[in-house]
Amino acid sequence: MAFRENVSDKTKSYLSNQHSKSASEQKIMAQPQFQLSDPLIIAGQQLFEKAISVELRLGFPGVEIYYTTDGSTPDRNKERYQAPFQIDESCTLQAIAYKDGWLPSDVASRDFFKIRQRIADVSLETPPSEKYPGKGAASLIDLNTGNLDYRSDNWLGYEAAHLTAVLDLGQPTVIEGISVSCLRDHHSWIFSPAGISVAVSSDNKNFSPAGQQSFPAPTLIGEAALQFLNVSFTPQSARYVRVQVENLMTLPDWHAGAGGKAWLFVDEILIA
Ligand SMILES: [Ca+2]
Repeated sequence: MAFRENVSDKTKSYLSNQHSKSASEQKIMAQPQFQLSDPLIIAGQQLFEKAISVELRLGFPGVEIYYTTDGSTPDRNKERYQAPFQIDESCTLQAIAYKDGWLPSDVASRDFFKIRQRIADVSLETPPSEKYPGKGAASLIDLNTGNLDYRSDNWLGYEAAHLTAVLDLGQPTVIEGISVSCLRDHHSWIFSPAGISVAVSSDNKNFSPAGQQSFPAPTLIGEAALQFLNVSFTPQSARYVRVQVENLMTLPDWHAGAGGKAWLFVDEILIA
């Protein structure tokens, strides 16, 4: 489908503007414009170790796609897409499609992360719900991320329980933070973590606190979203990293299921 099934807000605005024009102007401009759909950003993984190939696509003749990777908004003055290309640093890729006689697409956007430190092993101190076990503890370090469908087997789901995992870096390594990739889907009772705490150890027995970050509880229902939440701390050497991702535990007062058990969904933990 090369155009939106529903007339977009931009098109509605364009059409409504026609009413204020003179009859002669309307003859010239009466042909309505439709908006191109967003270009597809196709890549094997969102997380990568060295580099990743990315393809941009919109199956519609005569479409031109422009993109940026520096955070700026793409337009016709930016890089024009010609063929699949490599990304070798963390970035936000943004792309927009143009075609004469059509309204440009909205900007499609996707984050890519270059992994600085591969995690050798992981164990869970708290098991996930039997309903949403993912592919076990290894799901947290396999560089595969889930999508907005919480039923996909990339997600580990915890019902009114915290996630506690111990990462093994394989050897003493200087680290200065972690990121946790999680899902927010309030309609499905899935909430962002209330907080994340990190402790480090050289022997997997004696852990000392490294960092903690709290996140304010939402006061309004939010759109479903994929989130990377960061905890930074003073650079320090560690081989083992214990990460506790704290569940909100109870659905807030404004939620349709107020007082019920909140869910926490996590698909990856990264070392910064
Ligand atoms: Ca994963």
